[in-house]
Amino acid sequence: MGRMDLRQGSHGIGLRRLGTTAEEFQQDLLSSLYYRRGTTVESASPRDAYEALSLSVRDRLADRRARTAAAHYASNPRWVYYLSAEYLLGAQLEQNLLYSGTGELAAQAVKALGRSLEELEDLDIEPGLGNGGLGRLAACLVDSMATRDIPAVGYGIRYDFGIFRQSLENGAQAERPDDWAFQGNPWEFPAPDDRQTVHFYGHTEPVAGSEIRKRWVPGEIVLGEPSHMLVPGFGTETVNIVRLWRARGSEASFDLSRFSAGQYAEAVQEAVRAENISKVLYPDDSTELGRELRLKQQYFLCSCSLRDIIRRFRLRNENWDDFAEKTVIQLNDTHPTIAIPELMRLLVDEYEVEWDRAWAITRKTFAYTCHTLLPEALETWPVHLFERLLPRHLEIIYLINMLFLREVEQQFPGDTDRLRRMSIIGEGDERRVRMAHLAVVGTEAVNGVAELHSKLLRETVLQDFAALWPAKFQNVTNGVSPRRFIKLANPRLSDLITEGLGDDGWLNDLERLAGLEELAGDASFAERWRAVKRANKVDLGAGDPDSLTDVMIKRFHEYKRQQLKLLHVVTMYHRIRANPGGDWIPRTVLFAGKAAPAYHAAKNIIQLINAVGATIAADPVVAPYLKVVFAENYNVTLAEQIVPAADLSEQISLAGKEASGTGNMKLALNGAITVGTLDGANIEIRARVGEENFFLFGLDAFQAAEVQIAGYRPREHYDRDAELKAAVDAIAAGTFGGVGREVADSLLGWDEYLTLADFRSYLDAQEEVERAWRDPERWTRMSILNAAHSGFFSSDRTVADYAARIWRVAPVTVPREP
Ligand code: KOT
Repeated sequence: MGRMDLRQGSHGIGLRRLGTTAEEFQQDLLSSLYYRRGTTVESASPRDAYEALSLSVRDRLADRRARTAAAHYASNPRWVYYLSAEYLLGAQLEQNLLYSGTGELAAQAVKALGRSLEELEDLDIEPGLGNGGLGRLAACLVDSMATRDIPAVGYGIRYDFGIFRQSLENGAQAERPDDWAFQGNPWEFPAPDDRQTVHFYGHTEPVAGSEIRKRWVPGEIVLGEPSHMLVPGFGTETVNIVRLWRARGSEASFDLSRFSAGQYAEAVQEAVRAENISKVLYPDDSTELGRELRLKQQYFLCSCSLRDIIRRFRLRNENWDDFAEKTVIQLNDTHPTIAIPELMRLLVDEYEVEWDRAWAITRKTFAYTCHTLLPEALETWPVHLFERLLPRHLEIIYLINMLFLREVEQQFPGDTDRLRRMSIIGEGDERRVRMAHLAVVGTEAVNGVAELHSKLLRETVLQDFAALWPAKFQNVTNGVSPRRFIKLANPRLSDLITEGLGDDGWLNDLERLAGLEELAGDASFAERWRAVKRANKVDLGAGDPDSLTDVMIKRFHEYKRQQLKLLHVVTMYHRIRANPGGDWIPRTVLFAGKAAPAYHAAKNIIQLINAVGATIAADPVVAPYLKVVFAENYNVTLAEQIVPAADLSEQISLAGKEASGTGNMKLALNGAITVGTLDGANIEIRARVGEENFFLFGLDAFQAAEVQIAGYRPREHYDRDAELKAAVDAIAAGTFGGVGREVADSLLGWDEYLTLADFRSYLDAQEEVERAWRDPERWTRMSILNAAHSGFFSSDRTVADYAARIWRVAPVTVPREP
């Protein structure tokens, strides 16, 4: 495309170019304050200053956004559409300062307002529109897609309330709503013109002259109103967007006659019902709730997004046969899987495309990423619910299933057991739609998120599908954004790395960290590396900066085994008490993470951790050596503070349960050493950093499965191991508080996650940790080598893998300013 100046427009009306000097930035900031916030320097609140600054920074990305849109339009490329019910984007200001290269200018300009950048960054919003790993992965992937110049849009839901805010009340988790945009969100562009209409309930009617097509007469109509946030690439011109839908009642949902009759609540009840769809994020991670509102959310997201995708397609294309050429839709787990029958419905019923052709297009368009192996996290929906809420989709699913089972029957004649296992409809007490089956059947590619996970998917939960379509199954190992999780989170380490490597090219070519290997033996570099870690610990302020900072930060779930860490803490406590004069290594054990509000066992573990922590803090013999800290309200911002300060990274899930993990990657990249099982991406981390730089313990996935098949007998471990027995007994006796009994009962009873089976091996690994820690040169070398060999875990590499093997998309270069 030509070097058109978009500011010039076609009417010759020139837009003022944004300046590049501190004075010009200051002018822009003042004008944002004056004209957009409607206030003055004299009366501006800190909030006004924050908003004005954010708008000025945003303006500097708007240019790039306009050029990106023009370049994409001109090249009519193949697009990636990422559909995700969750995005954990993290705070925006610091990232956008970095990505727009305006950090320096902004710092000088805010001084003129009598403010500091840090103070304004503290006011920044964090849209907590996700639960954990899956939502943060979506954010890292959109970052890397922009960085790799891939034309992409992320679609999601603009929940009014994000993930709840956690606090501790007497050591127990308490939840408060997260009204994240209560004071506005300067990063968001509303786009009401692109609103969509979404239907629910009702019934279907035949269409004259067609066997297949149906007319859906809805019982409820809801509007989806989009807004978007900018997603700039790093070191490139591309600025993509994440488009988030918010539900609104239509005009007809306000009942004026009731209002006039004084029935105020009734007058708005329909609108309230509509708006509830995007009211709140479901706060559970890795379990399925099966509530009607959740399915409504899913369909709302898919219906709005697909119509938007089709609208965009039709701007430049006419022929449906080109749709799958120009479009790939990546499903972030099964939450958006209803998009598959929805595309079929749109093509067949609304655009009158013939079924077989529509099905060929649909199958070629979608790809599915699975993020779990936990059976309880595999979504299924009761058929009767579907029938009521989405009657037409159920008919389409039945038809898809019938044709699919016919395909299976041809491959495996007479194998009725196989048909039953593979059917999209599960027959049990209650017939249910199996969303993972629908996702596999309706897509071109299916991937797991780490090598082990993808292998277990092929060999266990999706075995029959892998036998039918072996080529469909792939692995794409997760990754994390090095900009957010090294550069922004750990500026000291970033500076040291840049100095060590000679330039900052590693920020979007992370394998270059390998160049640190030769510095690992350089005593002065190692000394500085240690000093960075120490300074980060001082900043965090969780405990003595010279103590071993041992961190376990992730959602609370029994499979992740925070309870195993707790048994270790209790054992250390017992050991120190038994031998107060021992040569103990001071440790700060830092936990952070949320438990689903309805997940009783996980909340008990949180409470017990705090009770143990309080006991230790009150014990003058133990307190000098051991401190337990629980950091409240774990979110992306808090992760950015904790990760740089970590010495030891706890990745201790039962092997075969954690699909990948991404915290493990963030911590290794920041020089924490992992103590972990052979689970998820731990295996790949260990393979890269070297087994001598990783503290391995525990059963592998195969052994764990064997134990489960043979019958796990926790009592055997308890009876055999005096220290384990002492720890469990102390917990059970209520030494640390009442919930101990329940936790101990679970450990000794029905614990699916084999905690006691891995206890001794875990303690042995912790002894190896302490041996290494006593030798600071050795520890620092291990730390540097962890960072040096974790370059693979950049989400830029993840995106390159998706682009090459699943999406088959090419980058589109956005021209620089003319
Ligand atoms: C939630 C509900 C249903 C199915 C899956 C989930 C899920 C999985 N939520 N978060 N995850 C995590 O996703 C991360 C990114 O792939 C993984 O690293 C992590 O192991 C998953 O637990």
